[in-house]
Amino acid sequence: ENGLGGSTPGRRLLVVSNRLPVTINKNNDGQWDFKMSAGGLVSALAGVKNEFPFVWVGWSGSEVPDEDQDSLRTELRAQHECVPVFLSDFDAHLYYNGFCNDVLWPLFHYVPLPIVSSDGERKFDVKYWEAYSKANHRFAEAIMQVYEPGDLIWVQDYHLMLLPSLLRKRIRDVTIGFFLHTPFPSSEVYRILPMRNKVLQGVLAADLIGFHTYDYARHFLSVCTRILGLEASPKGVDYKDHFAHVGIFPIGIDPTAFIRALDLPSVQERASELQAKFAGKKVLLGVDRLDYIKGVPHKLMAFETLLARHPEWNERAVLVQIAVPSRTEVEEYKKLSSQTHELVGRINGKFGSVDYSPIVFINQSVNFHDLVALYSVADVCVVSSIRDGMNLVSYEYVMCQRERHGVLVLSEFAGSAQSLSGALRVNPWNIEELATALHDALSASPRERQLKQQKLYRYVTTHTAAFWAQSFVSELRELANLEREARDA
Ligand code: ADQ
Repeated sequence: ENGLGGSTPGRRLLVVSNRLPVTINKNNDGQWDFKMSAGGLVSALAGVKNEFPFVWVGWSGSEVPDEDQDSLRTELRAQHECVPVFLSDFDAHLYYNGFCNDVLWPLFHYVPLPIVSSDGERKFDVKYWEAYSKANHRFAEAIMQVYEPGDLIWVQDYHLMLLPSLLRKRIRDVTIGFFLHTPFPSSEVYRILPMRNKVLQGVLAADLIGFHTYDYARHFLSVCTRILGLEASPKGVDYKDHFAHVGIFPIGIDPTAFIRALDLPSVQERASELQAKFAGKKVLLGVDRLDYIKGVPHKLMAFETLLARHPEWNERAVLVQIAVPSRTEVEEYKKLSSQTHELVGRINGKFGSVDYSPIVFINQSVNFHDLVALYSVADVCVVSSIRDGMNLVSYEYVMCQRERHGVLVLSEFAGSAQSLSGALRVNPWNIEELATALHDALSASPRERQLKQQKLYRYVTTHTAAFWAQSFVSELRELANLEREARDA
């Protein structure tokens, strides 16, 4: 018994996330083109799909005219088992850029941004909240169109925290799982949120609520006690006539995708090219979305301190920082982008020469094979997040260092720091300490590197994304079975 699939005929999994895993475009002939994306969640669920049919529900990503919606819905369903949620661009902006990414995201990462932004917009303005609520209602309606009794529903992330309660109101016996990919903050930070009760009550209608780490679960439980006055045990929370189970499910990556890529001649060729390019130098690597939670300025300043304090690394160490532009419509991200460019310019100006740029800054996405080649040649990978739900870059680097035994410098504020005990743990706010860690990582002995790498590798290859998805879904299914037995008794 693998814990999935099972006895109830017709039982499916409805996966609900903000975006569908497919990019939708209308071509010149007026036909729809779909491009499936190979995101983390897609590969995590691949294993589940073999044993458990599923339907994916998510926002289409851009406005679709009313007259096109029916045909798009039909084709997406037929070709990809995807069910689109349609939002106007206006609503989507307030919901996604506004409430999701400018209210919940900063707060959940312990960054309470100023109440008024520089364009005079108020942070918790009710229009953002109304758009969030409206979007969650749209999701509920789309799910109702496809729901069949016996289906399990798995809601993903902070975009959809009201959805469990909206579904529970419509279908009393429904089984709902909710997983939060971000941290859940301490109650002293969470209580800032003006609509803190409604958001909590939204999630508490789920049967199973999952977090990456023990700390996030603990914060959630204490918020339920302190803010809603509910009784909570480590197992979960009693809410109305229903028990919301709380569980810890640390996500991982798909190791085979990396193993396969590392074996490709084209990737190996690319790695040799990079090695030749950086011959005689140590390579430190950063791979981040350009988000203020990733601590990119902290990393740059620590590298600057390293070059100042340890001049022996001048001309002998390079920091390759990949920074994918992200959420560029949100003001805070624009600020970060210009700040980061300025820092890179300053450091390169100060320590560079005609032949040497200490920082190679790549402000765009790189393709998967180039990324793997880079991971494989880097002597050190630096993750300096000031908060991060998990951080999969740290896992990906480990996977690509089987032979080289590179050192992972990892912020203690990333969820992955709880499990990756072979990393050099740092507080990214302590720039001197981070600079020292970079120096230690660059100077580590082969034996030390090998021991650390073995530990890391073992963890990353066993705690995979597929394992995460299967654990969550099988626990959800068990809860559904227990409930059904209780009802039938
Ligand atoms: P993210 O904040 O996006 O995810 P992370 O977990 O590090 O952070 O995943 C990033 C992914 O994007 C990685 O697979 C990485 O390879 C890829 N990526 C990053 N930069 C890239 C680039 N320049 N080019 C190509 N690919 C790039 C959120 C939470 C995390 C949590 C995950 C999963 O913020 O904390 O780990 O969800 O739950």
